[in-house]
Amino acid sequence: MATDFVKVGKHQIDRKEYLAPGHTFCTGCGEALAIRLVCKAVGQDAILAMATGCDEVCTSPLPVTSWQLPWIHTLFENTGAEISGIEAGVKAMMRKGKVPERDIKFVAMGGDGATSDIGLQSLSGALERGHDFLYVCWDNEAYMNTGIQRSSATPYGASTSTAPAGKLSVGQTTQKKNLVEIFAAHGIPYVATASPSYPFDLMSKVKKGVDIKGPAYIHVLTLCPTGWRTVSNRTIEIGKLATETGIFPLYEIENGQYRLTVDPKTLKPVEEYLKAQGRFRHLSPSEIEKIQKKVNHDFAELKEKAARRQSE
Ligand SMILES: Cc1ncc(C[n+]2csc(CCOP(=O)(O)OP(=O)(O)O)c2C)c(N)n1
Ligand code: SF4
Repeated sequence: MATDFVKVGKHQIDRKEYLAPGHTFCTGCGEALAIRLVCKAVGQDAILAMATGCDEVCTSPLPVTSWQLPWIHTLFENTGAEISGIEAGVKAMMRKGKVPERDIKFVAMGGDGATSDIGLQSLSGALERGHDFLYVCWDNEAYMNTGIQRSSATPYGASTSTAPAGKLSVGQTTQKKNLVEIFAAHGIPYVATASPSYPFDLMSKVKKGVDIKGPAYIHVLTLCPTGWRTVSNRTIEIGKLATETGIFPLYEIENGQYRLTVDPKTLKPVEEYLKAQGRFRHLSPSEIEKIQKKVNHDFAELKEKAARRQSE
């Protein structure tokens, strides 16, 4: 068992690193930082299953690996099924005395393409069956690994290689799929959003997610300088702007109760966040206004849900 811990809130976080240096993520990649923090919070008694994507490709270029934890690469379509089988199998072996009883954390991970599109059905099934695992989605808002193609998590107005902005197009024309609400609707005990720009908030949520009995889902916004056309040394700052503008609020839903874990009293204008990114550079003032209105509406709705909790 690991012994070298640091206290984060009421949680003990491992000082050890489980993502070894030498991986091939781009400079300033938010996904790389998020993976590192998530693994520290999960700790060493864990088994990880990971879909294809930058997370997998950049950490396992054969014959080397950055993984210092038991890790398996799965297909997009079956990450939820695979972690279900691992959890059920390991627990059966413990029951039969084939392996010693211990508290192993089962964690599955994937990008937004892997989670909101290709692997949605197997993840939904695993959540519905009530397997005891944590799923973490790295949401960089496109299929980055294969060349910045739009996914159903790409936000309205973002320019991608398959939804490019131009004279006749605003870029992505659809609204971002709300995965947090979709998984909350499964009635699972814990759902949260997180961001590596708020590392202690992120690690506390991961700790909660793996400690809770039953399925948990954490949706992490991971800035991608390559696909978002941002300067690589502004990753943390732009990630913070996502929360400060209300575009990506940080909250958790524990047994159906909403709670904002970072509560900006007044929101910054969305323009501050959009203007920092090349993928939104083409947006006209009226398009920015449209996005502002939607953010105001969605944030007010979230505040209402959180207030309902306090008055109950
Ligand atoms: C079923 C299937 N479709 C497509 C691919 C090709 N592919 C490999 S990685 C990737 C992009 C993954 O995007 P995402 O899940 O958002 O993760 P990211 O790379 O952005 O972190 C795609 C489409 C594949 N491996 N399997
Ligand atoms: S393409 Fe984006 S998500 Fe992938 S490694 Fe580079 S910065 Fe990270």
